[in-house]
Amino acid sequence: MPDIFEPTNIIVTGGCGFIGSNFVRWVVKNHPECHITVLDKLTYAGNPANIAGLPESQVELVVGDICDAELLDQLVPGHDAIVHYAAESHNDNSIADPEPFVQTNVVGTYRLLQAARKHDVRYHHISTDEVYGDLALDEPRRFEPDDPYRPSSPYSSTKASSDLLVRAWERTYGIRATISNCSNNYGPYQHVEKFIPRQVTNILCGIRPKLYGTGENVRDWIHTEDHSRAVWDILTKGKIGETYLIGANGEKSNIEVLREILSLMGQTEDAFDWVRDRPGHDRRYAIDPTKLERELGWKPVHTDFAEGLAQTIEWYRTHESWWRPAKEATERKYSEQGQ
Ligand code: NAD
Ligand code: TDX
Repeated sequence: MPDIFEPTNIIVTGGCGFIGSNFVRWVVKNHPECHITVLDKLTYAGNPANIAGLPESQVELVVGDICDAELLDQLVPGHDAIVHYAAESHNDNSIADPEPFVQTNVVGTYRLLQAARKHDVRYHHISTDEVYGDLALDEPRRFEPDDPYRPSSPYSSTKASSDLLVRAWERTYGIRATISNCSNNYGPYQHVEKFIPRQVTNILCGIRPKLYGTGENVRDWIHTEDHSRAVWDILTKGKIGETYLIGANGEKSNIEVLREILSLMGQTEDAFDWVRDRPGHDRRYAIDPTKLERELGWKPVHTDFAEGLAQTIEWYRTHESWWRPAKEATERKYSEQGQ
């Protein structure tokens, strides 16, 4: 078994976003001994409400940009780890305007790596399965950690670039870094621009759901809580310099997911619109999580997708004041793109 690292004071970048805030709440619940400094720029995707109500003695929010080297120089000393979630995360936005993706995902990661190096702190890098490109729908293979990088979109190419920076900083400068590449997350607090929240809130607003292209594209779904536990396992027990893939054997086509949403929300199975496809749309993602399971003993808990989806729908039904402010502008943007 690898040595156990026991963090007591970590920085979580992007802790006001979807997955980062779920991780913060997971750590508060499961590791009360660990203090968390959330560093978040509060872009359109960051919402302080996502971490509101957590004990002030354990969670502190610092509003700032990961590209700000001076701020990092002040903030990082005294912490024992950086868990880096902050990113521009939406593929469709990256196609419309790649600039902030290059800034935050590439330059921001570079600045954090330099800070981790200068102040000698443990660094964990959150990334995506999209760095590996896509698979054919009928290919028996799934992504494995040593697969070549073949990103397709401006978003995934900036994530791939950031992963490569981490690998180089670990090898050349000896920083204590690990990387995880996870599949598509679902659960509470996900922005209404993303597939599942968009369709659920469309139905709640009386708007027809929108399906891109043929609807055959496959995504490998994982509940965000299973992702959080995997990240903690890698941070505390992972081997320095290693890449771990996180996935929960959750492959489903988009049309299957949409039909499950329609059925759970009492709609007929054809109550949606086909819309313009995403340019360069990746066909299929699929993760082989064997390394994480074998080496660190992680296993997903949320294995019943229909149940997790029903809980997520219920969360959006009961949290309208959380998603309503972003809904109109998001739909306006999609409608201008023909989506
Ligand atoms: P999100 O868009 O919901 O949240 C991103 C957060 O980062 C926001 O709080 C935003 O304010 C913050 N941020 C953006 N730019 C910043 C900057 N320059 N400085 C400081 N903070 C900044 O994203 P998410 O879906 O929660 O994704 C989080 C991470 O997980 C990303 O690195 C993403 O690539 C990765 N990931 C996401 C998924 C998924 O399904 N959503 C899957 C695998 C990996
Ligand atoms: O309205 C829609 N209709 C539709 O058919 C939207 C918003 C999406 N889609 C399709 C496109 C994708 O095939 O649904 C699938 C999922 O789309 P997104 O939610 O945009 O996710 P994806 O592009 O797969 O990327 C997500 O998973 C990997 C996250 O946004 C990334 O941050 C993560 O790296």
